[in-house]
Amino acid sequence: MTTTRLSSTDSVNIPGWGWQPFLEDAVQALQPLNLEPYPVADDFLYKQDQTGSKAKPVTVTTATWACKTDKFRQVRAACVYGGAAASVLNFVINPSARFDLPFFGGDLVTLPSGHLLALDLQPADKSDPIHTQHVWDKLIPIFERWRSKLPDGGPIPEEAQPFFSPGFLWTRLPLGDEGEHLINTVVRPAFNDYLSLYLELTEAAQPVTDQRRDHLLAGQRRYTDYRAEKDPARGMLTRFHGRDWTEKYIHTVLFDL
Ligand code: DBV
Repeated sequence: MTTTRLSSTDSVNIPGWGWQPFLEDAVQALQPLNLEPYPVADDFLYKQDQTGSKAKPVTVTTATWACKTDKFRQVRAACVYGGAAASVLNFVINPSARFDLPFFGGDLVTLPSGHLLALDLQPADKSDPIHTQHVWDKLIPIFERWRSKLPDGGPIPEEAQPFFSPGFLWTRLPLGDEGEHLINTVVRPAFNDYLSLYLELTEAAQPVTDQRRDHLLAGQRRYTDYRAEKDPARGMLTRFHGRDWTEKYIHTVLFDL
């Protein structure tokens, strides 16, 4: 069991954490890219606390895996495990604004009420067809294939619309065998398909002009600010690790642009 992590690219190993295979798939897919560690303060590499009642304490762990590459400003995985209370992999690839690339986002969440699963390639500027069209043309067939095998996750807030693509795969599944089965046979291959398309787009991406970089960077900032402000994990992380730690984690690690 690894409880000490010295570098952000050291493997994450949280006993019992169900999303381990997804993170391992992602790290393996990234391997050809010459990964460098992304600086993450010790207190965020591996954090363990007790939550729950005095009579029934629950150990909660949050670990952060992260790296950077030539074309990715930051790749980071937030790995949260608190037994039956919560199990989460939130995985985001933040491209360099030098490239016309979307964000890769995966939110894989297990709570006592069930699983919430979100996958998307999210635009920095949804109103700009040069930024979106080449992505959507390839993403939508992949989306259609997997969406047909999953129940719809229901409405998402209107204000979030500018940040989603038309390939937003979003579902809620029940706990138990049926949900597990769909996670293994649909959600995991969908995650890998979205990621391999993303890496294919990345390989093809060519540097843009300074002016376009500034435009993309402004869009990336709007996206990142929105995600930090509305982070649906804020309540959970605050319960697990306290308010100061959580705000620092959100603003200096998870959404740090
Ligand atoms: N979500 C994050 C981070 C998390 C995280 C950094 C560290 O952005 C977890 C953990 N997401 C998380 C948790 C919940 C959700 C819900 C714990 C449940 C909150 C709760 O019910 O208490 C997709 N995630 C959600 C919801 C959506 C998304 C739409 C439901 C929100 C709600 O009900 O209010 N997150 C959203 C999204 C991406 C993403 C589109 C990118 C693909 O990462």
